[in-house]
Amino acid sequence: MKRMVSGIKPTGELTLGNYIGALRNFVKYQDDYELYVFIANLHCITVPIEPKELRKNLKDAIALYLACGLDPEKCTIFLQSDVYEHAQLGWIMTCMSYMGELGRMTQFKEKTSNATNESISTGLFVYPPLMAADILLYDADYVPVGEDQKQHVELTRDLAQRFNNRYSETFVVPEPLIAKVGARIMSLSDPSKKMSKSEESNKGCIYLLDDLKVARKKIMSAVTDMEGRVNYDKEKQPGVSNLLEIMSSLSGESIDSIVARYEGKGYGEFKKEVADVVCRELEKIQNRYNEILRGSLIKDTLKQGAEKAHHIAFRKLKKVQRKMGIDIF
Ligand code: ATP
Ligand code: LTN
Repeated sequence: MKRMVSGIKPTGELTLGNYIGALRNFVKYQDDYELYVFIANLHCITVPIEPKELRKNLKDAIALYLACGLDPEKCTIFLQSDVYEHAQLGWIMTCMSYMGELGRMTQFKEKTSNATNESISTGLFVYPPLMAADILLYDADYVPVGEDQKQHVELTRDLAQRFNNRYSETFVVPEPLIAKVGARIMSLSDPSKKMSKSEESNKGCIYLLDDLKVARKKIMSAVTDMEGRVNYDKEKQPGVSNLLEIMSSLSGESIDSIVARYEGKGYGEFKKEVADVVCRELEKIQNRYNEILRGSLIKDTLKQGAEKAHHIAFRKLKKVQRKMGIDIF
């Protein structure tokens, strides 16, 4: 089995877009790959965050990933800070990287464009070498990420090759895996924009933990068009097409089949079914989520996950230290 590693940075509440575009892929990957998923809590502190809020976000993220179907018996789930090797290899990767290449990282440039050097944390600058360490510790073949993280995985490849050239073959050079289909669920209130948790108004975005009544209302008031027929045409009917994509990806029914069923019928009836499908899925996730928060699954999962991850990471780090000459015995 090929190995896959990915980190989750819990930046806020997860959305239906995250679920369809990313989370569900993880659940599929766990059957076909040796999957390591960790909560990137060390990456979370590159910007200031309240301890209470951070702890809640971390817990919620694990609970939701488990609720959506990640199975600790099939994959390894852990907290980045529980496996100390991440921080040490992170430092080594920081020493392997150059100011110039880190300064060219788009995410760093975007996040600091309105700030002065006196207020930008150095952690934000060395975020990518830590991410490289996360990946290289496990000899990952693939790294499933969103488009925005591709540049960081490319830097990881460069650092792996640089180390291999300088100290002999040590790291597997990983490849980014960017999901293609269902990759862009659009906002319900403005279907020209991506459904996003950072959108100003909440109306266009369904959160996985939305009250079901609220979610239903958002779908029933989703922006459509004047054509009046359920049809898949992203140019002319972006709103309806988005609802079709949501329904099809959740129910498994093809878009053609849904379109055929709705021939001669109006948007009201269609939206009602979309809402039913979405609410059914949300209800399943939320029930499981509440159960998980009440039980000890999170604690057990993280303990077991950290032990398994540490076992691999420890051996890799030892090898790196030996090659670099920073150990003595
Ligand atoms: P923001 O809303 O602040 O832009 P985000 O929801 O896009 O953030 P990320 O952490 O960048 O959050 O995304 C996590 C994963 O979810 C990525 O793989 C991304 O491609 C996927 N994703 C996010 N929004 C959508 C969407 N609307 N449709 C499909 N996939 C999405
Ligand atoms: N930077 C990523 C989170 C992340 C990650 C990783 C993803 C940290 N370490 C290693 C893949 C592999 C993000 O912001 N989503």
